[in-house]
Amino acid sequence: MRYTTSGESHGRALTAIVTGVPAGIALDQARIDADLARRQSGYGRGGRMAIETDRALILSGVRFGSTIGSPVTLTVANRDWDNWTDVMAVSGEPTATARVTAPRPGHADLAGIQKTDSADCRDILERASARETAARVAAGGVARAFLAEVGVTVASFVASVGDVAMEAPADPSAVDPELVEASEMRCPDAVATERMKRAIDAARADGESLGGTFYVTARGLVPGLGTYAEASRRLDARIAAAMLSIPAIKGVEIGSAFESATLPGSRVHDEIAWGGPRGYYRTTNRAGGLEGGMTTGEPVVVRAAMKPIPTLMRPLASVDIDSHETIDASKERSDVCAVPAAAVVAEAELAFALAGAYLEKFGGDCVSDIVAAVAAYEARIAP
Ligand code: EPS
Repeated sequence: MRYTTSGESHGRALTAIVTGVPAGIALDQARIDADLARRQSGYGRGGRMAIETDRALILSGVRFGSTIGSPVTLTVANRDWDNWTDVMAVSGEPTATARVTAPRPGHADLAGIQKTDSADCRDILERASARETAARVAAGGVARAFLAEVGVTVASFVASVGDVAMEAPADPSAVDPELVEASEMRCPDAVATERMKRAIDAARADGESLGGTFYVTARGLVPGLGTYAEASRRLDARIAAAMLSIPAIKGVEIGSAFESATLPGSRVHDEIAWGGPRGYYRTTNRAGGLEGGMTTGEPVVVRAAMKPIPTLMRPLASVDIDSHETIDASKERSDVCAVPAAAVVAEAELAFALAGAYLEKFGGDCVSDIVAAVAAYEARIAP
């Protein structure tokens, strides 16, 4: 199962096409819209989120609430398009004042105009904008719905913003989603939430932006998804690549990777035990549910680091692309902090990585065959 998206931040709409979708997935449009609303949420978002109310319109691939085995097309309208019809016109001539000529450090602007021979950073920033991730979350709804059919759930929460961090939970996959969604920071720790909000207030007052870290986890997985045998199909590699495909994500950790690098092997590896309906299980999960490029059957635990958003109201130095003189980087409406939103996008990315691994192992035509194949596999490995 794969997706592609199209659309500019201030164009008419975003589109996602999901291919490789098995027939028979129960798809609840309200659930997709709820995920889109979660992506819009979070203390620290900018004025744009007050304009948009993201909804997914399903254009193909679904009848009477179920996928039919054809590509699923979804669109999310940009309400803000009405304010940008001149700047983002499909035909006609641009006005001279519409150009963005001061590339922002940290954004795609400069390398983007260099590689595309553009004289307007807007050509780049419109697509590099994290607005595109609304389409990913819509598409991710298909992957999540598939995973629900095989008993897998995906969740996320924010663990830090700037230098404010909650105490790391012993099992990030067991964090209560209600606590997460009740927090304006999507952080299950109420005290840390308030401290994060205050840090965002201070950053906003200073013309600054803030990054942070989040966890994204999955439960209910069978062992043996992915493979040790081919580099490109190692599931940990695919998950890391999926996380790094999210704008502003600069680091990924699986399990307690960085702490594990400081410890001897006997204090790192998860001991193997046998018992109950699961057959084999691990007494700990420092591997984050992945060993040898495969799932172990324990929850998948991923942590990612997001850099601060590059658009700064107190801009850094840049160079004008016409005169080559030093000027302030461009600034336009943006978010102070979007870590809660990025965590929701990461759920969609993890869902696609896991759905792809299930379909590679268990086939891809219809849910009933896949569910039967999963059941047969589970019966074989835990007799
Ligand atoms: C975003 C929409 C954008 C920004 C943000 C994410 O809206 P606008 O550019 O109209 O204010 O809020 O974009 C960026 C962080 C970025 O770097 O471009 C969204 O829908 O998530």
